[in-house]
Amino acid sequence: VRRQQGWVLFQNRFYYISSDTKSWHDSKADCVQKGADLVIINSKEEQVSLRNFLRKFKKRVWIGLTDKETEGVWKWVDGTQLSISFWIPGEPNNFEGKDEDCGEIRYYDQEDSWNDAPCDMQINWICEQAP
Ligand code: 2F8
Ligand code: CA
Repeated sequence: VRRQQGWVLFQNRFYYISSDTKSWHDSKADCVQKGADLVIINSKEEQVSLRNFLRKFKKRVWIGLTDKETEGVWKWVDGTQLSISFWIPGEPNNFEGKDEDCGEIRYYDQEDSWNDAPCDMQINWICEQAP
């Protein structure tokens, strides 16, 4: 179990926010290597905590969300479908058919802050470790 530098505690769960940038798949691999996975957001409280943090961090971050299996069917990295969602209005839009199959949080002021983006985009990421 990792409780070392770089992990922060929100509501009983440990999160790791990267300081460098990677594609979605490399980000996921980094989390798995750390004994965790990309973050799964399944409550409003969790979304609010993460978004409040990211407002200061001001970086785009990958979350554990993808529709790579079936276009338009969004799933978390544990294979579950969304129980609650926080898409930016107008998203997900698979922008200009650019194969936007991976989910990120953008740091806009609104609570709804998820966007679908191309998986090879290099941004920061957040891992989550179950308690
Ligand atoms: O306007 C929303 C739109 O903004 C960008 O495209 C111009 C995003 N793409 C990247 O950041 C690569 C889209 O995902 C987003 O929908
Ligand atoms: Ca998009």
